[in-house]
Amino acid sequence: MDLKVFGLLIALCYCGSSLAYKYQRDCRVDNFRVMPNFDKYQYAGTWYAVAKKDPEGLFLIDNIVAKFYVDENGKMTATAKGRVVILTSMDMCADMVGTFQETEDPAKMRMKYHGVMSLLEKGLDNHWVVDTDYVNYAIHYSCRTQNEDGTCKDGYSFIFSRHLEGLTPETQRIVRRRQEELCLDRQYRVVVHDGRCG
Ligand code: DAO
Repeated sequence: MDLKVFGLLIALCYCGSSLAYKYQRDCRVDNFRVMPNFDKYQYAGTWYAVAKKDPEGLFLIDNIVAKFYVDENGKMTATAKGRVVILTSMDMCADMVGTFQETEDPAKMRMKYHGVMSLLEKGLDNHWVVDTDYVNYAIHYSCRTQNEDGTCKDGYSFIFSRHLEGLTPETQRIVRRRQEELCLDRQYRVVVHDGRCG
């Protein structure tokens, strides 16, 4: 067979299988796979948000740094900093605090959060760890409300890196694949770190 025809066939097969994947994937929140055997002790420490899919009524804008702690009783808590705009035009750095409730799946936690200042957001969200290698990247996911068919209506997701410089090309490939599985491909924006909340 002519080499060019062979190349074309390979390309067509590749496009066909990736399109099939796209249209067959399951976007129901309850069917998303999360990190198997999630280990909160390894997850603890500092994570820099390098990308974010915003929820309706965006809150944390950029310079987002989250620190997770596990105390001697195994209870996980977190603090997070990030730039926010409140009262339509007040630009400030928010200090947030979160406490976590465990569920039967260790990777699917419930996070109760509030701001150190009372006019900051407060709430109770899912905090799912979809994937992590603990030392480079973590993919967080939270769906706040679902559509009738079980897909997510309003949610947010952080891509965390252990390093302020961001992710390596290899981890970026893993993350892109997982973003597709969450049906959130091309919905993330880069989270800038310019030292404003340092
Ligand atoms: O930024 O738009 C948004 C929604 C995020 C709200 C949650 C912030 C609370 C963070 C505290 C715990 C650290 C992950």
